[in-house]
Amino acid sequence: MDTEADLFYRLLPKVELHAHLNGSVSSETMETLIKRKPHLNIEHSMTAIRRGQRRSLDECFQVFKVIHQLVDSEEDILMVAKAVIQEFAADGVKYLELRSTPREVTETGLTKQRYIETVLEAIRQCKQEEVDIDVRFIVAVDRRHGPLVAMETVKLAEDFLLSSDGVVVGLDLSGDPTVGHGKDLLSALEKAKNCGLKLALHLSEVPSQREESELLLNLPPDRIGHGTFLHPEFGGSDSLVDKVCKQNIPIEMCLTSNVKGQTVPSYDKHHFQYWYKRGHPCVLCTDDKGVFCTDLSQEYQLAASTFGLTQEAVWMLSQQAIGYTFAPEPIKQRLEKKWAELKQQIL
Ligand code: 6MZ
Repeated sequence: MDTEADLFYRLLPKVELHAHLNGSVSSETMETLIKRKPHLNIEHSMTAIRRGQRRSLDECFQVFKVIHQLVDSEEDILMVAKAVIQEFAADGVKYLELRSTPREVTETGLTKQRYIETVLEAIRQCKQEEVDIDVRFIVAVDRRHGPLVAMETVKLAEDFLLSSDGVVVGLDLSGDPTVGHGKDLLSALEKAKNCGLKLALHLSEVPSQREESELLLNLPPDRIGHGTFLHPEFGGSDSLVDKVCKQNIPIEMCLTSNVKGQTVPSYDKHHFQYWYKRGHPCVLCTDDKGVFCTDLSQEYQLAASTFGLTQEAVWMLSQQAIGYTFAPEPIKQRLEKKWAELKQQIL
């Protein structure tokens, strides 16, 4: 049973801004997918990193390859996206920006266009079923696929920005950070920015990305994913920190993901501490709640217990995240109102 403290984090209204769709698939949904495709011989242990386990970042990216084999048709995507949205809602997330890399799969007839349309259909169905959560979509570029695919993806995202009634809000840059260089993707990212897509870029997730981060921060991005190695104590530089601070770019922080993926040695060494102490905009996120076996309530609770945050400070952290969303102003105001109402009941 939940303790009183657990309950506070569950009831706390939350904003999730960094969640990769296929990394967010729960073990229950994974069970269904594995049963649907017995010929693949995939076991549960290949799709999730359990409590106390660690993997190298490289091994994490192998996990995504396995999940992609299991999620390869419109039917799969619809099921997975609906389940992920419902799970976030059940965890007290009131606003979610889901991100995913559109894929094409010849065998199942899946196209990138249909991939995005199917995620949008899942969002529409959840809304129709009155799931208590506002969901937006960020189209992801996998850096592994190079500049041509990146440009194609930006064009697709641009079309949806115009036609999705405000559901598609931005572009993400993600994928294995040890592959490729951001300079090759710069023109695609500039194009995205110029057409009005907000940019949420993974930056300095590994130490070797210093030069790339210098370059990408000139765009500038609207939000930073991870930013683990931006600051000098972690092998970054004062110049990187200056750029992030001067432009006041919010950083999406994913504690469990970074600890389990071993880019951060332990929770108490997480860079959240560095930025939070400076009063810099930080937002706690899950990254891949399925793969890393976590949820957003747990991430808030871990941050609070590790860094000694009061419930009032935790509340502020979740409320300030509203300001870092890519939602239009009226939606932000609606969320602020919801937080104010719930504060009376919860805090
Ligand atoms: C970088 C990550 C990631 O797009 O198929 N992804 N990229 N760093 C991370 N830290 C652990 N976690 C997930 O979701 C899976 C994809 O999201 C990106 C990778 O490109 C991965 O293949 P989608 O829904």
